[in-house]
Amino acid sequence: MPRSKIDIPCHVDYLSILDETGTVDKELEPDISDDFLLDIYKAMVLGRRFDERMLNLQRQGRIGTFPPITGQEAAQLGTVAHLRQSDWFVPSFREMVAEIWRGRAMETFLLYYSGYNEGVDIAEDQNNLPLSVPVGSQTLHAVGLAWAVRYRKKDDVAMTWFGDGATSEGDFHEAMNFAGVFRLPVIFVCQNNQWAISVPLSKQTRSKTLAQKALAYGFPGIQVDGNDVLAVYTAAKEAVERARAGDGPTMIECVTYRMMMHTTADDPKRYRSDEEVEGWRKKDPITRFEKYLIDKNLLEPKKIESVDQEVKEQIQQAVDKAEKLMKELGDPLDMFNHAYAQLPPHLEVQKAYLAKELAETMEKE
Ligand SMILES: Cc1ncc(C[n+]2csc(CCOP(=O)(O)OP(=O)(O)O)c2C)c(N)n1
Ligand SMILES: [Mg+2]
Repeated sequence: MPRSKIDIPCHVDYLSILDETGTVDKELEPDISDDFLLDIYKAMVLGRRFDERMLNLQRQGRIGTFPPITGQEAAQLGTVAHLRQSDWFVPSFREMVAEIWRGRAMETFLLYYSGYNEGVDIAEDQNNLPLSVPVGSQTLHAVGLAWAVRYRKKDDVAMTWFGDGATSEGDFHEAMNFAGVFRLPVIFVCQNNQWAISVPLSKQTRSKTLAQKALAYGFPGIQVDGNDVLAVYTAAKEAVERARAGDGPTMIECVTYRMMMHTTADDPKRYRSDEEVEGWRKKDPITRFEKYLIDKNLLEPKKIESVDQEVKEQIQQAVDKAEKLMKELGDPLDMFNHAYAQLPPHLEVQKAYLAKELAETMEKE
């Protein structure tokens, strides 16, 4: 037979449970306790309000640039919610609310984004990796950790997050291949937020989905409505159970949207339309989850207000702590002091500039 068809198992599920109006598909509704649903809700609101506050602080010049997460709360919390303490948490640079869920103190974000490396110190007992800026690199770290878990015969898993842009990186493909070959307990969470800075998804791939890339590496891929926390939660539950049982990796593509700028140094109005953004605003993950919780009698207007108040107080405490710590943590000019015996001329200029800025700020205070 000169030419025949090779039968390749080939399908990608798409999962949506809570539609854009917040109406739940009863058949698919996951069994989650009331308390846990409220924990997830509070974390989503905290993530949103923290983003807003950080943006204000950045615009006032009180912190440096940072990457906002607004719109991606469901994708992050629906996945991280399954990790136990001993599992490995391997973020990119846009998982702020997942990091908070994993126990990272909120003031540390303000420190880190003001240039204090102390902001990414990880406590000894936490299996969390610091954020990773080189796009896609963390997927390899997750696979290495999953390999170590297997070697030690434990049933922990490694979960890693990355964007649509990261799927064009070699690191991502190496990680996926290694994980597939060795059936490692790793969950690849792609937050497909449609943009990689100013590059749209259509320039990343000609594939119909990103999830289907998993099929080429011999393991399941699923695409979910990433603004539907119940769908994300359900897909992640299956993936984590599969990994713990020794049945290998899964890739979850969360279809979501980066509602704000790439980082505060970016102006998305230069490359995408207001209509596009408004279209996604209607799919807001918090609004629809709120509607679901109201229908379940777990939320009412007063409670919504009190959650909002509670998270705002938490955020204020973090801001106060961070501002105090920044004063205590030493001289910002130190950053020029440890890399060169003799500072190159361009850094001399920068050091003098910063010294002047700092002196002027001190005078104002
Ligand atoms: C290897 C590498 N190349 C380029 C950059 C600059 N860069 C930072 S974020 C980013 C886009 C990433 O897009 P995506 O993976 O979709 O994640 P998102 O920012 O949307 O969360 C780029 C190109 C980098 N940090 N690392
Ligand atoms: Mg992206």
